[in-house]
Formats: sequence, C-alpha cells, structure tokens
Amino acid sequence: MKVGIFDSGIGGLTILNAITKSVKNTEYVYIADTLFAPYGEKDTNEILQRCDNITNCLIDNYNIDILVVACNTATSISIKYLREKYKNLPIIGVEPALKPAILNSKTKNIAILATPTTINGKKYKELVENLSVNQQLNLYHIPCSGLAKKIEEADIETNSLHLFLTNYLKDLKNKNIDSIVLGCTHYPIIQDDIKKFFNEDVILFDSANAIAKRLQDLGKNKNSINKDQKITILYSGKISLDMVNIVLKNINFEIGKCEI
Ligand code: DGN
Repeated sequence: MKVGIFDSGIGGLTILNAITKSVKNTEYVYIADTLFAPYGEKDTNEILQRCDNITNCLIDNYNIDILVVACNTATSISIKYLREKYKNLPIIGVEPALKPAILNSKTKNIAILATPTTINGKKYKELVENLSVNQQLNLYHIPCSGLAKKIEEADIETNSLHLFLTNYLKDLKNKNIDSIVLGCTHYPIIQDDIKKFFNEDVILFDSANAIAKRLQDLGKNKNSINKDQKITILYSGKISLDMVNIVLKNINFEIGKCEI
C-alpha cells in the first residue's frame, strides 16, 4: 500500500510519526509544502490550489492508494473539494480533537489552540455545533497566528517562544482548564512548552492516533505486498533537517526536494 501525506511543512510529521508506528508494510510519501508555508494566514483559494497541486503530484508521480491531509488548515479548506474531485481516492483529513477533550473534561473548561483559518472555518464551527449540543461548555479558542511558523523555523525551547506563548496563553491561567486541544499538527512538537502554562494534570489532545486508527481501517482493503516500510520526505522550499529528525526520532527516511 502507498500512502501520500502532506502538510504546509513539518507539522504533519507528527501524524506520520504516529501512523508509521501502527500501519507497517507501507510506503509513505510525505510532502512538506514549505515553499508556501505557513498555510494558516494565506488566502483560501491559494491554499485550495496548493492542496490540489500536491494531490495531483502524489497521484501522478507516486501512484498513491490513500491520501492523508495532515494539516487542520488544509483539511478545513480543501477536504470537500478534494473528495469531490478525486472520487476514487480515499482521503483522510484531520480536525481538532475536540470530541475526546469534551469527553475527558470534568471542569468543562477547554482551550483550543489552532490557526486562525481553522478556528474561523465553517468546518470547525460545524464540529463545535454538533458536539456542544445540550452541553454547558466553556470553550476558549486561541487563534495562534505565527506559531506554526516559529516551530517551522526551529524556534523552540527559546525565550522568544516562551514570550510568544505567554502572550497567547496568559489569560487562560485562572480558567480552571483541564483539557487542551492542539488543533494544528505543528503544536504537538512544543507540547511540553504549552503544558507549562497550565496545571500539572491538564491533558493535551491531538489527532495523530485517531488518524492512525482511520488509516488502519481503510488500509485493510488494500494489498500489503510491501515487506518493509519506506518513508520518503519531500519539501518544496526550505526545511530544517534538525526539526525533521526531532519529530521522526528513530525512524529511517529518505529526504529530497520536489517542485510543486
Ligand atoms: N500544520 C497546519 C495545521 O494543522 O493547521 C498548519 C500550519 C500552517 O501552515 N500555519
């Protein structure tokens, strides 16, 4: 089975990391569209066009069986369009893990961190409406403009990141939050830094395991003739190899540039 997966940059590697651990015997081709990153603050039509080009590239050049859109922002904008256009290709998208966070929360005070595009998108608003029915919830939405870019540029474990996070998270300190949704695939990379702003027993939710489970289910009908796992990472602009290695610790991969 061949799986194509993409994000605007290294964020989707947090998804790749989880799925390669549970779905073996598979060839993975990952595209980091770093030439166009970050998607979070870009024009909707431009994002849609990039997602379409990347999907085309993965089908034409790599003959993929399944596509994973490993980016909340790209999913929010393009999933409907891609599913309509590429009818024969199973496509898995990612959305903020609000459901498990609501189920876990005792205080019903939940913070959701994501890009402005995800939080303001129709898809996420529908998710909130569907899940909040008849529930008393306090959802604190934090559109973390610029955070994915900082992570992409390897600005992690620095004072500058701490100040940046302080600006976004300081008002949440006394809100008795017990569950946090990491609604951007970049954010699990800095989850320890985020956790520091909250009580010790706060739980962070991302979507990686749910995507791995979904791929496992979809992959059951595909042939698994590959004996080994093969992972190829392609990037369209610049990429920090250090960051790729941090996310894909102990995983073998080949890496190279691509044109989109
Ligand atoms: N990693 C992406 C997401 O999950 O939304 C977006 C990051 C970005 O390009 N801003």
